[in-house]
Amino acid sequence: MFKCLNLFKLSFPKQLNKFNASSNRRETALIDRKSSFPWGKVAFFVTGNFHKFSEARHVLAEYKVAGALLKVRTIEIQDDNIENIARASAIDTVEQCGLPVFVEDAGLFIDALGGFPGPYSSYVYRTIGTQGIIELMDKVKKRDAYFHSVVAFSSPEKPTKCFHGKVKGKISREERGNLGFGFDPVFEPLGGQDKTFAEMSTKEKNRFSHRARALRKFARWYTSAF
Ligand code: ITT
Repeated sequence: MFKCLNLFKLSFPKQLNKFNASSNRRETALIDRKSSFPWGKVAFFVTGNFHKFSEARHVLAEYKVAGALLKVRTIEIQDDNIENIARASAIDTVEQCGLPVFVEDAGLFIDALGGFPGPYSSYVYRTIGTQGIIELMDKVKKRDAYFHSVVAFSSPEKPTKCFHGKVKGKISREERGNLGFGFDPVFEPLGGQDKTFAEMSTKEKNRFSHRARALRKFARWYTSAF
């Protein structure tokens, strides 16, 4: 199966240069944009969340890995442990597609709420949302929280491997910012100059985020293992 991945190790830049010589301005602009695409290894990210994909694509590009979005309906088991959830989805996708893939599962863990919503973050976001979190935290002084991400890589040939990333921070007193997704408007990462994730560009969020930290561990392993 991993031989298939070598299909993606194409030497496109040379071909694009030739093409460039006879191209008009629009084609040149297209090629310029393409030249920032890391032509090298590909890693298939199974997610229905385009924001997560976009963040991951930037991190993987730091390692010359092209992130490809794969939309597959996978099982999402109920479990208190997000590693078990990520692992089960990755294994299920490999069984369905026969491709090497990674999935990423994340959650927001609030100290004063005993780690809630944690593995139930998706449900809590859909039901009470960010405003509900602000209300639950009304009058709470100790506002420490963290995001935890687990990247699970699975393939038909290799045992599943998991990579963890965490970022500590605080729950803000009010929602701020309109970038990002999910609980970004209420989470201020430590060292982020009191900005919430929703007040940061993808590049800036990736300097701190749980997801970027887990993905960097994954990318280092992926580029050395294959
Ligand atoms: P998948 O298709 O990849 O499962 P998802 O949106 O369901 O995408 P997760 O299960 O990993 O994502 O995350 C559960 C919820 O936790 C998600 O819906 C968000 O509300 C929240 N969350 C996770 N990562 C976040 C982040 O970086 N910033 C803000 N909220 C986040």
